[in-house]
Amino acid sequence: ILIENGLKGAIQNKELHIVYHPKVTLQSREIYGMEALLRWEHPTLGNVSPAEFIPIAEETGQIGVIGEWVLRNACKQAEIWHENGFPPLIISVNVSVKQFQHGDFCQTVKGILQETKLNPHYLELEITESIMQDIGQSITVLKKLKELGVKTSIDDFGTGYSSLYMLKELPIDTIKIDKSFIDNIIDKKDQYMIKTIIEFGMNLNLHVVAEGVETEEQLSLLKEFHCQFGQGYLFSQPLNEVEFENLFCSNN
Ligand code: G
Ligand code: G
Ligand code: NA
Ligand code: MN
Repeated sequence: ILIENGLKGAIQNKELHIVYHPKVTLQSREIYGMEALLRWEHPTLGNVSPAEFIPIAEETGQIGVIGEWVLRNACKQAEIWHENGFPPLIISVNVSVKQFQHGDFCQTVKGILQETKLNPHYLELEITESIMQDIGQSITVLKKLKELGVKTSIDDFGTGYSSLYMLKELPIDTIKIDKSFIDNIIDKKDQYMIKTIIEFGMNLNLHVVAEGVETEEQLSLLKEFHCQFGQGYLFSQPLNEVEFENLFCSNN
């Protein structure tokens, strides 16, 4: 209840902000994009994790307004970076399944792209495997997003509802191997999973991103498995706008 009531004023009271988590090519550690991550600083509750408040926002229906806020502000910031002469980095925005399944979703995305003037090719939407529960409708939405020129990615891949079979039917661009596999990469079974996902992704012409890369050892195994892209604390923590600019300029 506290969170539900708190969320009502969160946008107006400017309690929400976005941090940006870099994504890199594993070979050269060059930054090619970043994931927008929502942060909520409540005056009395302090920092509330999206892992906590997003599920509540989904239940109460507040996710529509919050999701739109994140998308608009992430696209705005990406366009500012483009206008300031940064190379075309891909901005990824998390989309909850409730948001994705809402009938207006594609229209909303289209409207925000027009409003912010961001080239659709520089936007990627990260959705989880739970969209597979309604695979028919999801394919329709993914196709519409593709027509808009927006990229899509399956987040936390390997932990959820989907099978490799369903994956082959989806018009997506990227899969993100869930952090739990990278955490356990020393384990042979996890290695087989990771290698299988990478090979499957490559054969389907998908980009494969490893998330939660924290150690040089994990990085070196992922390179050995021919994984191309990664994200994790080894490369950077999530950063605010200024920190991101500084890192990008010293890095690339
Ligand atoms: O960044 P952090 O580890 O606190 O994120 C926790 C969870 O919240 C992750 O699953 C992440 O995908 C999700 N999350 C972060 N920002 C957003 C957002 O803007 N929208 C949605 N739907 N989920 C988000
Ligand atoms: O569900 P999703 O993949 O969107 O969750 C992203 C969350 O995972 C973010 O909160 C991000 O900060 C976190 N994350 C990303 N990379 C790492 C990492 O290397 N280590 C840890 N502990 N968390 C990570
Ligand atoms: Na994500
Ligand atoms: Mn993930």
